[in-house]
Amino acid sequence: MNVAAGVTEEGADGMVTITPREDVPANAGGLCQKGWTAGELLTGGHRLTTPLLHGEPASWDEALGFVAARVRALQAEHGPDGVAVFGGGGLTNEKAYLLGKFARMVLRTSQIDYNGRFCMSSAAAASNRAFGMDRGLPFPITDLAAADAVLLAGGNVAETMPPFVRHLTAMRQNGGSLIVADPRLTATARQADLHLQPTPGTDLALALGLLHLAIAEGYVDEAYVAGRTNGFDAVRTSVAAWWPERVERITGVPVSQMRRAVAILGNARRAAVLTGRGVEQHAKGTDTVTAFINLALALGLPGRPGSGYGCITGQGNGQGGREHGQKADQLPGYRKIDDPAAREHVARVWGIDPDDIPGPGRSAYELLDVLGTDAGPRGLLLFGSNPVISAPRAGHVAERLRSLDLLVVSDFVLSETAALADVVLPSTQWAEEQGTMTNLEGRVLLRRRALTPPSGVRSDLEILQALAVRLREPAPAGDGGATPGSTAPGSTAPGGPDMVRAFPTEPREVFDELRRASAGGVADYAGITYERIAAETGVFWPCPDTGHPGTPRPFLDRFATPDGRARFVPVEHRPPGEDVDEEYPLYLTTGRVLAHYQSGAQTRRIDALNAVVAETFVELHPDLAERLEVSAGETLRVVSRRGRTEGVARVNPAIRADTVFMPFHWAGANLLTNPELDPVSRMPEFKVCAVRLERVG
Ligand SMILES: Nc1nc2c(c(=O)[nH]1)N[C@H]1C(S)=C(S)[C@@H](COP(=O)(O)OP(=O)(O)OC[C@H]3O[C@@H](n4cnc5c(=O)[nH]c(N)nc54)[C@H](O)[C@@H]3O)O[C@H]1N2
Ligand SMILES: Nc1nc2c(c(=O)[nH]1)N[C@H]1C(S)=C(S)[C@@H](COP(=O)(O)OP(=O)(O)OC[C@H]3O[C@@H](n4cnc5c(=O)[nH]c(N)nc54)[C@H](O)[C@@H]3O)O[C@H]1N2
Ligand SMILES: [Mo]
Repeated sequence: MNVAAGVTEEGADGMVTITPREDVPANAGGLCQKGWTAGELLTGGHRLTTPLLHGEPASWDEALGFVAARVRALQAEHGPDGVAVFGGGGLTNEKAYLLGKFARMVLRTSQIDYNGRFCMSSAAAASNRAFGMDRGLPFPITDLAAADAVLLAGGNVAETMPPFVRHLTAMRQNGGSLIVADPRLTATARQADLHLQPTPGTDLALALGLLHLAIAEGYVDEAYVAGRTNGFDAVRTSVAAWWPERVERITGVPVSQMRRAVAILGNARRAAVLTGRGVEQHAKGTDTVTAFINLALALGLPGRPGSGYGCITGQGNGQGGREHGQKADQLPGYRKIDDPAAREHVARVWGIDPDDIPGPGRSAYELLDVLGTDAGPRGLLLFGSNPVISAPRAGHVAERLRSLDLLVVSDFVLSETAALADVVLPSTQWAEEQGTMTNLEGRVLLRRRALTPPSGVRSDLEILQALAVRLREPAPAGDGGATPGSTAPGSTAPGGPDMVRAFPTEPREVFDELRRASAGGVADYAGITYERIAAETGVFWPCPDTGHPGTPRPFLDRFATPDGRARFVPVEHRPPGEDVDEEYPLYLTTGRVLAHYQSGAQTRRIDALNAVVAETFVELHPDLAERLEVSAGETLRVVSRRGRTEGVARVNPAIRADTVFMPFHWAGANLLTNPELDPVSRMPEFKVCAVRLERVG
């Protein structure tokens, strides 16, 4: 639901219609079903319009005053890290930026992370390692139409990004070939010229095998490797042991198919290697993506026109949301929080001492895992996520959330997580506010306000300002809030920055500050203005000054590493965190369906979408169904070491017989998933764990 891609209009009847923006090529005039129906939620009766304090309607003064008083008390007792913040990749750049600033400058907590950790963090880590920069696609999406081949590993764009499919279709119409790697014959894989169907969690071996073959069959672009990269020799040595028959035994992908894939890619003049969550959401996701990048580098693709490596996008602002400081280890402009120069620069923009910026905090799951314990924060402020449904080992996460002394959720619907909160703050919806989003191409887009918000709600920016004022400035009389004159622990006031000025509520003002904070960083927005992106249908970062045209293809001449060369990184295959055994003999993998979005907080409230898929299901192969004597439509219990849930059996020959699939849009799938983390990206292993099936009744 990339909402920057649609135009929203309020009709005379108050009904909302959304039409695709023809001028944004990533969209090419298309919008997915969720986009078309999003209007129903905007105007529906599920909307929160009043703050809730312990489940009862309250005034804003009461609710915010309660939050401020509790935050002060918790921080007085437990220190600044006693309160944590959790953000989301659906937030606009302005919100993500201000949320990070609020955590560091007002709460002075190191404990902030966001749901993007569950999304593109492995691809981001691998891109940073190889190229010194993480931009989903380092080329405009329209370049794909001119490619001779695309390998899409672990992405189901036909269901998750329908407008993207046009670019793949255009490529195929121009004579190019599509290769898809997925344990399921998905709607996307059906459009492929070649479908590789690996066992979940074995893509790293697959990528090593493909590179082994590419070397053996003479497809390495030696001149490119010598001229633009470092480290190939170590990788060449490390893949020598990954001969194709060995890879076939591990992955289940026949040698003949691997040879065909390598021939297609190796003979292509222009080609792209793309990854999706299927290969990334693993405890070895970063290394798996690295192995695919190594393949792309050996074939000489990144930095060549119409070629390269990219990852398909996630949430509405999946790209921009990971650039401006809601990540535990990050400051705005994709800066590292432990880099003294970065701290110095951002502190100057914020008007504070660099030493007052806390250090890196815990990653998303590690943070959720310790909430309410002696080691962890006792309070949490959450904006734009629903971890009760979407976090791994969700039963445990819900327990941790319940154990908090203070849970505050800003949302526009009563999500499962908001339902557990002490305080719910009703916020404006995307169509009711202006803001910028950055799409998978690194193109910064302006989303205009199209609707008047219902009375009673406030924007996230207004909420952050109100909390900053209550926490860091003497409370005005009659505010119903904090004790007059008191300030948060460690406050630099008096003489500290004025909170109304430091936390503007006008998105354009926030963006102008973000531009300054990002200036000189990897994701440099300094030259991007609201005027420009309104007039130019977006500007690609980095864009260091207003006279700069923006950078659609950042790697044409050099990579963003210190010496300008891409880095090969040797990686080794290893089994999933939890492999199958006698007790849990099947692999569970999880993902999405076209009609529902994420934790379902929005789409499960829309009748038209429930009419398409109304309940969770367990997809299994007919052979497995026969062996277990299961028939389609009966209820199955799925059990893992972490929990159990039920779902309706969908018998489908499109899935491997050793694997079952569940969507995560409903409570259930994540009661089962394994929270084992990738050591680099801290991504949980959503895409593979061991389960058994039981018939119910
Ligand atoms: N309809 C819809 N669209 C969405 C979303 C949504 O919730 N609903 N969410 C948005 C977001 S935030 C994201 S991140 C994107 C995600 O977009 P995708 O990455 O396309 O989505 P997923 O369904 O999570 O996973 C893609 C595929 O990975 C496969 N897979 C599972 N395990 C493995 C494995 O071990 N190896 C390989 N090779 N493949 C595997 C699954 O079978 C699935 O078909 O979609 C975005 N678009
Ligand atoms: N098993 C399994 N689990 C997964 C995945 C998987 O493939 N398998 N995928 C993971 C991925 S890629 C992702 S991105 C996560 C997503 O999962 P979540 O982080 O739970 O994301 P959403 O469901 O989009 O939840 C967003 C919530 O914030 C609210 N919201 C939206 N916009 C705003 C805003 O601007 N302000 C405020 N205050 N609230 C807002 C919405 O109403 C909704 O309740 O799930 C992850 N979990
Ligand atoms: Mo995502």
